[in-house]
Amino acid sequence: MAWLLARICFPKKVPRGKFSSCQTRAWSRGTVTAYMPEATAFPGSRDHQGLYQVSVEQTDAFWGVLGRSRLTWINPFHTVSYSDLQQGHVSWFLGGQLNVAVNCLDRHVHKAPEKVALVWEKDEPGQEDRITYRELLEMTCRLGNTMRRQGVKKGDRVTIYMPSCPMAVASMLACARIGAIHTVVFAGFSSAALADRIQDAQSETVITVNQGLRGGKVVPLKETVDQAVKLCPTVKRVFVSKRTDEKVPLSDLDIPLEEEMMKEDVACEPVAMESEDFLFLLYTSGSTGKPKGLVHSQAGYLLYAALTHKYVFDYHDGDVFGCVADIGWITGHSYVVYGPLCNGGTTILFESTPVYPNPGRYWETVERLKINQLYAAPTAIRLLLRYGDDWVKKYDRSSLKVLGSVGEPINTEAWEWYFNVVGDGRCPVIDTWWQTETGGICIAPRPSNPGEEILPSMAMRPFFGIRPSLLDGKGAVLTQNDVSGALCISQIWPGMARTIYNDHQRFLETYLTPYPGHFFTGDGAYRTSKGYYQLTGRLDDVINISGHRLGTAEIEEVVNKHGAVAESAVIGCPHEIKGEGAYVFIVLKKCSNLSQESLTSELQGLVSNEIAKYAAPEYIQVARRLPKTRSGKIMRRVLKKIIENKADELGDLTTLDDHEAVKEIIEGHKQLLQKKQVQQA
Ligand code: 7RM
Repeated sequence: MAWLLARICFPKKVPRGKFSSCQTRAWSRGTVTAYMPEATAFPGSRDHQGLYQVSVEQTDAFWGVLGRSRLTWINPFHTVSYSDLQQGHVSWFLGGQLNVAVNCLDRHVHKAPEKVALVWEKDEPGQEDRITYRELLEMTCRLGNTMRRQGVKKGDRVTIYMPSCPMAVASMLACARIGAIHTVVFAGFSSAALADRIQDAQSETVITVNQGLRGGKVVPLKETVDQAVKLCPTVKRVFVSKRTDEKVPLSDLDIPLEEEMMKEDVACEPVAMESEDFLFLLYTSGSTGKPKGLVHSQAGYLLYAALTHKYVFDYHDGDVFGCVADIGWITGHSYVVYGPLCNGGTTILFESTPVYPNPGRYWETVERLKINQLYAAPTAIRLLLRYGDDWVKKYDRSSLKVLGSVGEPINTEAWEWYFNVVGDGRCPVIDTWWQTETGGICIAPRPSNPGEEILPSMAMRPFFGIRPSLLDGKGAVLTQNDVSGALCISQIWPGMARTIYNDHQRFLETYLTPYPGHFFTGDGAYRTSKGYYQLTGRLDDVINISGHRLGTAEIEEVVNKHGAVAESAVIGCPHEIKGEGAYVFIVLKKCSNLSQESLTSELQGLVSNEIAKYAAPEYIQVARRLPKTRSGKIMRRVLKKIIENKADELGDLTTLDDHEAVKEIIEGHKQLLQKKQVQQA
């Protein structure tokens, strides 16, 4: 673990000097039981702090009470939790049976059928569609029946490759209703990336749309699916929904979705699912080239998504919740779909981009749809900040009550702008830390006792049931404050991923064996003198581009496919808007005589096609050789220092095999930067 320690030696500190801070909001009616009625079961817990203590000290009692009150069961559970961390076995609500779609739809339809469930904010502004709980249930049922009729069974994997639209939500919920396991693939991924994920999941079924629309442009999603399916012999059927009026060619595998749905009944018998049956797989990047399909199960995930949605954002009945993340990411799963719908809320489905048709899009949407909680990514905030305050001030944002941030650290400048300009200094900014693996928010300024401070650029406080700890390079728990270490979560919680699909060993090795008895997050964190948590970044070879995780190895694999490339190393580099970008070092094959310009554009094109556009590298530097240890391992930390312009801090180079190579790379880096500056000027 020494390698970890070496990389945690630059803790961020609490910003010093003048900065804004805000406060958490008061509870609706003051007392802790008005805030959380279940608190009556824990007479000792007089305030938030008391409830938090109960949640981590009497975990089963706490989650047992909430599991019973917040979810609707077909059969009650008999055991709240079971865990064997050594084997990586975690279960919640054993013996219980429920249906997630019933929890997200039917029970609300019984109470308020005409309440709006989804507000679909389409790519083109001003054309929103409102879908009631009754309508969404009908859509889900027809779709569930269609899938059943075509042979989709309980436990089958269904790959969903669609933009954020009601049919995508209905697809997820229809899977849940009939017991199929959905795996949503972000519709920005290339056909090769999609094919990998279909194959890993062994999906027989794909659901897509004829075309997508994003930022005013047509995206040929069906075409991408066609290319992917050619590589996937397991696929037996492709349902094609009509997002646009354009006719696309259909093959033998293709089934026009709306046409088939019209033939079906609006009632669809929900399957009684065990709490621990799989609900979905979601692929995320790790430190090897192969993405991993994290598995979430039914009851624990749903309860955790719903509870965090309610308490972190202070969501109240009647509020309009606006999470602008795509449904292809875990944020979309938990805070566009499952959390809000489980709570019977009204949730925005945002199909567009922050700058379409102009940089006022978010704020115009806030005004028009009267959004109460806005949940966005720092990369978007940083981008919009650069367009100036006028785009924000043009629009009425008085509906806003809470501003959330997710995906990567939010720097103080962006935080201040979000708080002061977007929220007019009225709305608390909630920096939420969590992961695909955690299922829902784990560290965030809320909930807390009313009026407690919120400091910029800090996720701060653990959620109910979350016991964070920091471990040093030797695996010892750091008990004091004002320390940095590897962030772990030291007891199980209902929302945690249960395994990696078809690779439990990798699940164990990645999360549970590095620090036995703890769940290792892969992130580093600093605990302030007051005990607040501040995230300091990944400890592994994962970079975070615009809030999207990408393994450096994944990019290397693609770059290495280029005929002229002998070897490559990808390093994350700071990027003003995206947070991080990819900086690629390559060694060319001897015979190659490509110019730097054509090489750069070819490699950028290759990565866009093979992974996704957002992954395209910022910099490509050709080197004669890469710095390696004598045993042949690329010394990434050396490359990292060089691109951070800290060539005088390369550290211990005793294992380096060729010092001359490093000098050349430092020189090459300087030249590349100069060239880029000239180009930009
Ligand atoms: C929700 C999500 C997870 C990784 C995580 C971190 C980074 C996310 C924050 C953050 C600092 C935050 N899931 N991360 N949120 N870092 N502050 N508030 O993003 O699986 O796609 O990524 O993202 O490194 O491990 S994710």
